[in-house]
Amino acid sequence: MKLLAVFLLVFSMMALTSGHKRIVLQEKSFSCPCHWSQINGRCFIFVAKPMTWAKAEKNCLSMGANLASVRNIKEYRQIQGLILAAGYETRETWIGGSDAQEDRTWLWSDGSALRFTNWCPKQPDNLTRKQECLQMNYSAGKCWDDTECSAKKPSVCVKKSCPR
Ligand SMILES: *[C@@H]1O[C@H](CO)[C@@H](O)[C@H](O)[C@H]1NC(C)=O
Ligand SMILES: *[C@@H]1O[C@H](CO)[C@@H](O)[C@H](O)[C@H]1NC(C)=O
Ligand SMILES: [Ca+2]
Ligand SMILES: [Ca+2]
Repeated sequence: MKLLAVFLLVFSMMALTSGHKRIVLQEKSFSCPCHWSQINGRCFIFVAKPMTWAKAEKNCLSMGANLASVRNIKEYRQIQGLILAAGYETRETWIGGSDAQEDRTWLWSDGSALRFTNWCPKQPDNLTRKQECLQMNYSAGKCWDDTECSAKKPSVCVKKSCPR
């Protein structure tokens, strides 16, 4: 009986130790640079300085990143939360979508497929006949709109998190 108790104790300690190791490994396996926030395994940063869409993308590129792509509504809410945390007033902000390459074919600048969308009602509308870039947080719905790429707006960049 005593032996069994000792055995059980050792066994559960082993289980605890290996369980603990797994958790630590998971926590440590990916990381983002300072000032970048990890969301869903990728790193995001809000850039407050207003720039054209192309200048904003170039700025992201200079940090080894692209303008942000968005994979689902949960991720979109987290990206909005990121901006709120940065303490800025509600403003329209560039993310990485554009149909400049081919009309009505929306692409993310990071090369990922644009599957999830969150267009505002009646958008994209190409209103001024040259709306080819995607802004988030548009209108009361804080949804997506196509607008002129030459407009200057804050932006969100994304890059892969790196294994430590
Ligand atoms: C975007 O909208 C959300 C929700 O209202 C808000 O929390 C966030 O601060 C906004 N970000 C910008 C840049 O406007
Ligand atoms: C936007 O308007 C321009 C100018 O009329 C046109 O060439 C282009 O095809 C339109 N794009 C879309 C997506 O409708
Ligand atoms: Ca176009
Ligand atoms: Ca529009």
